[in-house]
Amino acid sequence: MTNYEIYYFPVQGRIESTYLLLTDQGIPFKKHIVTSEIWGKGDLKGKCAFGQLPLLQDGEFKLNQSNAILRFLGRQHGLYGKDNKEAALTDMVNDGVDDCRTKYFKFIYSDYDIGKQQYIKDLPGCLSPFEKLLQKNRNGSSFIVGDKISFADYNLFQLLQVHLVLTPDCLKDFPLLKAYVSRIASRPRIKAYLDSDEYKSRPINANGKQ
Ligand code: GTB
Repeated sequence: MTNYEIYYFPVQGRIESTYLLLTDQGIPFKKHIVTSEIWGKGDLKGKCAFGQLPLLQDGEFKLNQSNAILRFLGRQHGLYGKDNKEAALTDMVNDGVDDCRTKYFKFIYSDYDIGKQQYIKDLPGCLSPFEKLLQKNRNGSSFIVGDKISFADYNLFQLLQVHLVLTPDCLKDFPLLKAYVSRIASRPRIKAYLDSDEYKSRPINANGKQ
């Protein structure tokens, strides 16, 4: 029996992939929305291993770092490949997603006004490895690794979603990724979540840029 509680700011930021995983898997969790006023008091910051959110709690167990949270949930709930090789490939994909996400955050928080054209120009270079990986795995008809959804799928899907908001035709040259996004978005619990006001009303990023 799990008793997950998640603390994060009122944005998608670094937590949305975890919300998607838990929602799609039907795993209950409690969301604690941390406003800047609450965060500013410092108590919660002091309880976080690196002074940052997200924080996942399960009873006495506390875990920070968004990717450690995804991997933990992957291990706990059978979302980490069928064997050690698939687990390693799942890690590889997730690290690739994180590299793109780091570039995305740098762009959103530091370069948005001066660097949008260049960022969009460079984006295919970020996305094409995922198209190739999909192609290699069952000709793109399945998940990013193996034949079962993994934590890396939720992270990749969310990365693609935010880029589709930034530049809606970003997948025009990536037919497998386009079909993959549609498949994941049409999973019943994900579809209901993406249609919800709760999801739609929460900004992607803290500075309002998207
Ligand atoms: N490597 C870590 C991870 O992946 O979990 C990085 C975590 C991180 O950068 N956390 C940021 C944070 O806690 C939030 S994500 N910042 C507060 C601090 O350092 O004191 C970006 C972010 C910033 C601010 C808001 N906000 O004000 O609503 C939301 C999201």
